[in-house]
This record gives sequence, structure tokens and C-alpha cells, in this order.
Amino acid sequence: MALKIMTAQEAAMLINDDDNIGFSGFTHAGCPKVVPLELAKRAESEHAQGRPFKVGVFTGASTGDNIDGALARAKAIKFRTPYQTNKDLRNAINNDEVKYFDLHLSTLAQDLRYGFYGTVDVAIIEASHVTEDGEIVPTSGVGITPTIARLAKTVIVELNRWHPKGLRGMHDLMELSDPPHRREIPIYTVRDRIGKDHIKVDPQKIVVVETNMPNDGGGFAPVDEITAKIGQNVVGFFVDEMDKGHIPQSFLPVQSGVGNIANAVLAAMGDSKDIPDFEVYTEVIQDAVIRLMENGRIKFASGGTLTVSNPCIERIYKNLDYFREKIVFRTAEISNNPEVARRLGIIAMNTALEADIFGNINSTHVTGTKIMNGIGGSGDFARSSYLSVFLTPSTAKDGKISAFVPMVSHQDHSEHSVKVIVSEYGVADLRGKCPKDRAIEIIEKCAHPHYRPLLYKYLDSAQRGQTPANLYNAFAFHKAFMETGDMRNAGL
Ligand code: 0RQ
Repeated sequence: MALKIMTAQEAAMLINDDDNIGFSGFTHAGCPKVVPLELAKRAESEHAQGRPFKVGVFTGASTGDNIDGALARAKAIKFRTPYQTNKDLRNAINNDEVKYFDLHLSTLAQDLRYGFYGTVDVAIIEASHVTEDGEIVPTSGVGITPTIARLAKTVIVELNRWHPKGLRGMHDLMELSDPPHRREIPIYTVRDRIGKDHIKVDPQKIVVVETNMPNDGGGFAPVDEITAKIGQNVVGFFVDEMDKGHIPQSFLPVQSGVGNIANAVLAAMGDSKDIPDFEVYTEVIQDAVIRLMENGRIKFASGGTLTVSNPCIERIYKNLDYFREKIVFRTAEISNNPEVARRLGIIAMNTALEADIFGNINSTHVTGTKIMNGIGGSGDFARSSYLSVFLTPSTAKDGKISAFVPMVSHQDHSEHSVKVIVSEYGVADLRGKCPKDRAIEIIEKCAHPHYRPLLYKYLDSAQRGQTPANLYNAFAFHKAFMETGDMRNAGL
């Protein structure tokens, strides 16, 4: 049976006001590009004619500008989950124009199956290949694709010729059974495969839109003095842990979050002669992973996406046979699965916006209210890893903000999931320490020297108890920032 072929504009007409849409991909990679742009235009035209038009948006993680940016600017988003990084969408969320709920990435596919968030009416999926009997091969990012493809009544496939057909074979795709029928996930090493190389759906519900559009892949900020220092501190700590026998000499699989700091830390690990060649079990595969693969330092990467710059993905596509042996793309519910993270003994490295002196972490909200991106996969890994490390520069905004505060203004990861914190000044090892000792460790090893006296002043003023606290002054740093633009003015 021949598949239905349409233009992007025609496909956008299949979507109704109030529908919930599932998009393929994870970060900009694997996301559809042309239908969402037409959908944004459609919403603008409906609004111009006085009619309502908004859709619910489910994704694997953040997306390209053609989804989150275009739909936010068109005021076409009813609600959004689970992670975003787009400036226009972030502003719309923080201005209360879009309802956004932040979610552990591993849970969205199962929450959709459980029906927690209503129906998935339409799935829009970027594919490198689609067959007449309904086999869909994703591109460079997966996310929640198998689940939305199965649940949706209509599946719009953007067949993007920019991605080679040869991607087939690099994906490992499956959905978990739901309780009470779920069994263990048989992944015992980073390389194990448990699924198929494609998604199969009823061809009757597929419509195909053909396109040829590059990814949105921007580059990373170059490693600077601070991120390089954080990288060296992480490496020093890992080498020490190997000497103590806490990390085996063969090393353990590494997960690293998204962004400049994570990229710099991986680069530092690759440069170290004291860290053996290692494997990665992560969600986002960034440029640094590919460079380390090319020079043999990373032996294998299991991830959900190639969140790499366009020059980097072009290198991969030119050498697909080399990378096919070294990379597997999984769905978010498997790449980020807590069961697998705990079994494999993952070393998790994620980034904090701020930490308090007791080890609680805020990764998402500036001064407790304005969302930056979201928790992403950090919670999936932090709680379930072998060793959970959080990274942050000691200050932000030219020293006006301390990353170490008396009490976090929003909490994503509790002290119970945080084993180690690293800044450019050093490594705070929180394992086995009571809250007061943790506070001293964090102030001495990680806080910026300028903020250390202020943090000690807070600690001295705190009411004694298992966890020292002074609820009158707990937000003195944030208050000073809001009132004077500089936490150094905190009156304690
Ligand atoms: O602002 O861009 O205006 O300069 O935050 O900070 O230092 O460039 O670091 O790119 O690694 O991003 C936590 C946001 C860090 C990210 C966060 C400002 C700072 C700068 C970016 P500018 P950097 P990064 C993977 C797993 C989510 C949790 C996670 C993130 C901007 O890593 O979203 O790891 N993590 N998930 O100036 C106000 C503070 C600040 C601050 C930094 N305390 N207050 N602004 N900034 N600290 C995600 C996935 O699963 C896909």
C-alpha cells in the first residue's frame, strides 16, 4: 500500500485546536522541522480570524526553534512538558502564558501510556526512512517516539533526506510493559541491545511530508578558565577514587548532563592519562564524546540523541560505519532508566544553578521562580547512580550571584541524592557527613572565597538541631540580589 504524501501545510491542517501533539526527538536532534512551522502559521491565521488555536506539546526533551520557538511566538502552546531551553518559550512560561510542568525525562512515555496527561492525538516524527508497511526509522534523536507513534491516531512522518538512510541499525527501540506486567530490563552492559531498529505502526495512520533540512546544531562555548578548572577537579577526584578502590580500574559508565560545563568536564577526562578509556551511558551525546571516540578514549556510547554541532554530525554521517559500532540510540525511558543506571553503576554528572551548604540542589529556577530549562534527566540519574556528582562554577553574573547559598530557593535534588559537589575551587565530598560537616566542607572546598565569611556568618547564626537553620535569614542572599542586584550585600 502506498503511503499518503502531503505538503507540510496540508499536514498542519490535520491538527485541531486543543489537540495534544507528541514530537519525536531529544534536544534539537531528531525533531521535526517543517510541519511545526506550518502549525505555528496556522495558529497565527486562526487567531487573526478570532478563533482559538492552542495545542498541548509532549517531547523527549528540549527541541529546535521550529517547535518551541515558533509555537511559543505564535501563542499556540496550551501546555508543555517535560524540558525546554528555548528563550521565547522560557519567557512565555515565566510570563504565565504557557502552562509548563517539569518532569523526569524517563517517566514521560510511561505517564502517557498510563493516561495521566490525556490523549496523544497526533504524533509528528522526523524519520530517516519509512516503508510502505509502516516501519519508521528515526533520525539522530529518539525521546518518546515509539510511544507517541503507537498512541496517536495520526502519525505525520517528516522524511528528512538530510539524514542518511544508513542510520538504520543504530537505534534500539522498544517500549516497556506497564505494571503489573513489567519485567526487568535486560541491559547488563552499556552495549546490550534489547529492541528493534525501527518503530512499526499501522501504515493507514501515517502521512508523509518530505523535506531536506539540516539540524539546528549550534556549537558549544569554548572551554574557559573556570570550566577547565572544574574539569581538572573532577579528574583529580576520580583518580583519587580509583586509588582508594571506590572506582574500579576499568572505570564505570559515565553519564553527563547537557551544556558547556558537562562538555568541558568530558574533555578534561579524555585528556587525563590517569583515567582509562571509558564508556558512556547517558542521554545526550555531545561534541566532546564524539571527539573522544575519534581518538579512542571513549569506547562506546549509549544515549538518546546526538546533541552535537552540525560540523560534528556531518563528520559522523561521513563515517557512519565507524560510529555504528560505537553508538546506540535508545528511547528516553531506557537511556534514563533508574533500574539500568543503578545496575550499571553509573557515575552521574549534572549541573546545578545553585546548591545550599547542606547539599540540596536547584538546577532549574532562578531565585525560586523563573525557570531556566528544567530538571531534564538529572533526577533520573542522580538518585540512581553509583556516584552522583553535581558541577557548578562558584559564582554567576560576574560574582554577583553565589552558587552556594544558605538554603536553595527551589529544590530539584535533595541532599540524599547528592554525593559530591565540584566547583572551580575544589571538590566537596559529602558522603557520610552530617549536615553541619557538609556545610563546612562545601564552604571550604567549593564556595567563592568572597562568600565564605557570609556563609559562615549564616551558619553561626543558625539554630542548632540536626540541620542548622535560621529561617529568618535563610534567603538573605536571594533578598540581597533582588534588592541590590548583588548577593555580596547580604545583611546577616
Ligand atoms: O547565563 O547564558 O546568560 O550567561 O545560567 O550557565 O554556566 O553557561 O552552564 O550551560 O551548563 O547551564 C544548570 C542551566 C547550566 C543547565 C544549567 C546562568 C549563567 C548562564 C548557563 P547566560 P553556564 P550550562 C541534562 C541534565 C539542568 C539539569 C541537568 C541545565 C546560564 O546545565 O539546565 O543537568 N541543567 N539536566 O550565568 C542565575 C544562578 C545561576 C545563573 C548560572 N544561580 N542564578 N543565573 N546561571 N547559575 C539535561 C537533559 O536532560 C537534556
